[in-house]
Amino acid sequence: MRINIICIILLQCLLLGCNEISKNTVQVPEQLRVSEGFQNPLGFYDATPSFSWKLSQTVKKQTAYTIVVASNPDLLPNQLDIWNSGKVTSNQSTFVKYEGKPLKSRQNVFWQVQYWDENNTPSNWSETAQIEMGLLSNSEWKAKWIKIPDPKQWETTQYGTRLFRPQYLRNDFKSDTDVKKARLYITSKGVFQAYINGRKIGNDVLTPGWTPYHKRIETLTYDVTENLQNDKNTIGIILAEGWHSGRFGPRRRWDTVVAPPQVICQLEIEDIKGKVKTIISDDNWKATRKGPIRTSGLYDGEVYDANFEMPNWSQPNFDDSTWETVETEDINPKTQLFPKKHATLKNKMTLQPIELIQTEDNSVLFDFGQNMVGVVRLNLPVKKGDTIKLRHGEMLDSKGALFTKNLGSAKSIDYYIAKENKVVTWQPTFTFHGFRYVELSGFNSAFKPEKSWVKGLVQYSDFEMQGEFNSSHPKLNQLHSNIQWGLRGNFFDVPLDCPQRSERLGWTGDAQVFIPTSLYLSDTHAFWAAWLTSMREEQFSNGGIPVVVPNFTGNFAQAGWSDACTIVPWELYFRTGDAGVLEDNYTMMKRWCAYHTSEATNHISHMSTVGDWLQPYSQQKDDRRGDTPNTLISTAFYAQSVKLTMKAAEILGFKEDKKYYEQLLDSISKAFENEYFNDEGQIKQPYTPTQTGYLLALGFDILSQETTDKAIHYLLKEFENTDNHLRTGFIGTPLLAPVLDKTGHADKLFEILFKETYPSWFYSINQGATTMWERWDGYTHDKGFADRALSFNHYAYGAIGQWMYERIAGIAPLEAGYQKILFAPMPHLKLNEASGSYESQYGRITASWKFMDNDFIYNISIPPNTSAKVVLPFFSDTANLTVNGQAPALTKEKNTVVIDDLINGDYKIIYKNTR
Ligand code: RAM
Repeated sequence: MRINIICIILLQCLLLGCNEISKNTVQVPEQLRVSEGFQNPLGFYDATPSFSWKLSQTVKKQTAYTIVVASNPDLLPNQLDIWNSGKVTSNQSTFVKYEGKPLKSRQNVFWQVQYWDENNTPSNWSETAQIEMGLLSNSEWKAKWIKIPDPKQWETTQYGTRLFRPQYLRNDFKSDTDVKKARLYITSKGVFQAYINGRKIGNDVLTPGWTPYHKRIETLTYDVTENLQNDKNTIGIILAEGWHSGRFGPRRRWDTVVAPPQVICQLEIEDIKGKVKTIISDDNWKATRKGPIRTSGLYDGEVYDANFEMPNWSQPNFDDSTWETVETEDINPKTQLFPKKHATLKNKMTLQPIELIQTEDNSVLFDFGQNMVGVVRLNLPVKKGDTIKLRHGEMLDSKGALFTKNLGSAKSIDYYIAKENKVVTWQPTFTFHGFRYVELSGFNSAFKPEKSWVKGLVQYSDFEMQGEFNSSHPKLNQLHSNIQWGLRGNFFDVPLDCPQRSERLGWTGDAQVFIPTSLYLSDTHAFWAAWLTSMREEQFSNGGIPVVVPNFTGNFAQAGWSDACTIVPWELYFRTGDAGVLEDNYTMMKRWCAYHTSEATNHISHMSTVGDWLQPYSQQKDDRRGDTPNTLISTAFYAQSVKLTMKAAEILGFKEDKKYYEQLLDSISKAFENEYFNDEGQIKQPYTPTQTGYLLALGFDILSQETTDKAIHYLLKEFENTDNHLRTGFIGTPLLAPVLDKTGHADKLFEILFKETYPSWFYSINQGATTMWERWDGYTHDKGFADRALSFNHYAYGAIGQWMYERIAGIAPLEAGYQKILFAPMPHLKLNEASGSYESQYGRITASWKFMDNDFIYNISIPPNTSAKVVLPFFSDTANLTVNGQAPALTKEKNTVVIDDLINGDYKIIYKNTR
């Protein structure tokens, strides 16, 4: 009886309590992130971070928020010793600026957020998130750079290229206190892998990545608390040449002195009393070059000889008496050591071979079925003395052998030399390859090759692939997959043009055309922001921007390529809503515009450009350059850069600047129209009219309305002349979709996009492409390989992905960061259905449509704290439209019907009798 009464009371309390909660609170904010999307970062770089969170699906709008920051989680949310935003009336839930004192090196802070919904009901406090800072200035480093003293720097490999032989470095130390926490701060000029007491630290690949090393080298922070043991400990590091000391291109940089690899590290061990012991790289360290990794280069591959293995070399009690004492070097104050600004490279996926092909000469080929980037992990039986050789290639030749001609001077060969009979599991550490096929030879004839002998480890920077696209057309889906693989394969710490040949450089032109697509497919916000940091550092004193970043080509700028310095920041801002990107890059943008001005006479630019790169059927002597006049390209990009800088000035509130750029843009536009266009809207003599010439003028909105209306006619004519095939290269092709679309000729675009014949997107797919190719006809079933060394993994033409999301599925930002979303799908009879989804800062946006009988059905979902406008085609007077079963308020604009101001939720839009 008594128990029953207690139960009833408890139940009542519980119910009352629940009521209280449901009346007074909404669900807590989720997915707390700082700055460019970091989750609880360790070794963070940003001393004045911004805060973002997502609202619960049940909430429509945020009306206010409070952010609290403390030095200890126990102080939250009320005893705040770091920062309290107070209750701020605002709907801003992304990139809210921290306004406390700048965070310091090593500082550990904890934060929570609370918001109020549309009814002014508060949420509970979120879970606690945290930030731990890295070392923010060189003065925090007590350590020195170390390297093996080595008069003979180079090893010449068996194929004639010179490489630095990897160094093994070690240091013994004691830790005899109760450790509270231990952090390893580390970086290298070159690439490294660290170990403590025989255990590998972290699971990163090719750290620290690639920056303009003379200005800034990124540092990594690892939590190594669990790695330490009482008394004797050892830290070991393997160091290889990587980007810093490696070669670029066949000869580039070989003629100048290249500095050998060096490493620097600082291990800080804090005991439970708060006392800190620091182990640094210094002249106590020993080094050898006699370890098992004999040579390793990014282009050439790795040679691992197990006969050189040194068991337990990174553990205590190892006899290093034959090792040499390292040489030390002080940190150069001109080179900033700074925490890495985006995610490291990682093994992101594993591919199994789909086929094992026996070849005649005691080698086998494995086909991974997908052109990929990374390394192969071996798992096979070996006998003492076997030399396993792995050659990598993207294609097979007509005889079925591995095709490697397109690799240039990059060898891309890995070796494993066995010292005993066993089953070996091995993968190279300091190289990467672009390949679909791997040829394995040198295995022991006693064993029969099996598919399980190899796995493909797909490596790219550690971001997530979040975008999804699907349709009823298999080739369109294959195209989407090829675009995704183009991104996976080339977003390798910096945006590379290609991952396989002796190039692999951060080409700016390719990057600027692809950034919108990349942001649909993946959360590459931090990746791009970090690359922009390198770009700022590489800006020349005259304001010019190099064509590759980090710069290895020389001190020159080129229109269409260097303009990435205005286009990338603008797109990154517009698609994420992070105005901090514009703040960080505005000075670079301005200086670039001033450089453009200095390269112009009467507003016509004579800046050099490689032109509309790889335009098919070019008439030029160097037929990689397209037919579009250089100055037309340069002046068009001059206008575009000025326009984007003007828009940035407006967002940042620089009124005077905005006015200045507005006037400048007006002058450039008028000069452009006068110079290149006649009264009929046609590109005039002596300039060659090209598809790209019209696309630039119309895509960048340079012409007056009157001339625009006329010029479209000539653009369409250019396409008639080519039976709706592309005569556009890297610059023109990405403009095709936006121009045909906004001028009301999307029909034509569908025709071009769905072409099966050369040159077109589906043409390469018909030739077996599983990635984007550098040339549409890099390989054809009829003619085999094109003459020149070329890449079968070149993401630039994947820029069409943007339009697939924007206009086939129909998801686009109407306001920066998708605070207002535009759903404007373009249903086309070539497709029965299409769908897409995108992970925005506010939550997932999805859209899918299909034709069913005579009806068109469009399902969308809108995340909290955003609104949306839906624009659908006007099918006919008799077509009847409902939203979730109700007749919506709609307006008719031109050939469309518009439903505006939808708020978060799922909507089923049914449009009856559409055909
Ligand atoms: C090539 C690169 C790149 C292109 C430049 C102009 O070597 O592959 O894609 O942008 O040249």
